[in-house]
Amino acid sequence: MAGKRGALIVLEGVDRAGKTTQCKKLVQALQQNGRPAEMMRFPDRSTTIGQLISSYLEKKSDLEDHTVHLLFSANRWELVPLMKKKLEQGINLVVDRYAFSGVAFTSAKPGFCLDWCKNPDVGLPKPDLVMFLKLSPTEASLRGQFGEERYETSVFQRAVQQKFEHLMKDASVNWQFCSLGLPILPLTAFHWTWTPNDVIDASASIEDVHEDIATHSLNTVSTVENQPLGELWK
Ligand code: NYM
Repeated sequence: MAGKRGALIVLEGVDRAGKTTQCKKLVQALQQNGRPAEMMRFPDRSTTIGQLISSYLEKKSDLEDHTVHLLFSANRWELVPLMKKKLEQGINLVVDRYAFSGVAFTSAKPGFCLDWCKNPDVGLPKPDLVMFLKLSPTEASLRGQFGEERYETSVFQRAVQQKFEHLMKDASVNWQFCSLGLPILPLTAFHWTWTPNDVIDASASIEDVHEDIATHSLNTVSTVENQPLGELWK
């Protein structure tokens, strides 16, 4: 590798957990620390595939469940060349949702198993850090605009959260273990069983959550800059 590469940092969580706000603040914090950073989000609604997805989410069109799952995945794959280019240029990417949302949302529907849902995303650029923002579905439903798009019901979000919990047990993914106010330790240092306290608590203040996320991210950026990018679920 010619120079230092950027880190691929993903924020995940149920709807309305504050991921977008935190992604924006993280990009600013990285830049202020002299680390080039850009934000991306999935779905990226600006592409042709993204427009199909957007119309589905806004309930303007219906799509068969397998079909829309594959479209969400295709929407990630179509951005992979750009992501790799930016990472190689040393730009850190802060990504609002990734394959974990893809798997959690589809597998929360009846008749879908986790393995089928993961398959289309196997081999995507592997995030160097995935942080999950925890928020109870009840609290999420009290936040703005809940209920306007497809999937935005407390019952469905509860099912999605359970699927995320399952995905977080996968030690091959760089989920970060942290609690506000406690020292930061890599998840791999533990034989870890997920409990609701082991993730970033999105009901804490925006600034506290930000501090936590920024600390994890800056550590990751320094750690991975000379390491090759991995492949997800491979
Ligand atoms: N979603 C998002 C999926 O169902 N599959 C995916 O692969 C991804 C990335 O789309 N309810 C769902 C989660 C959200 C919605 O909302 C996107 P937003 O506000 O654009 O993050």
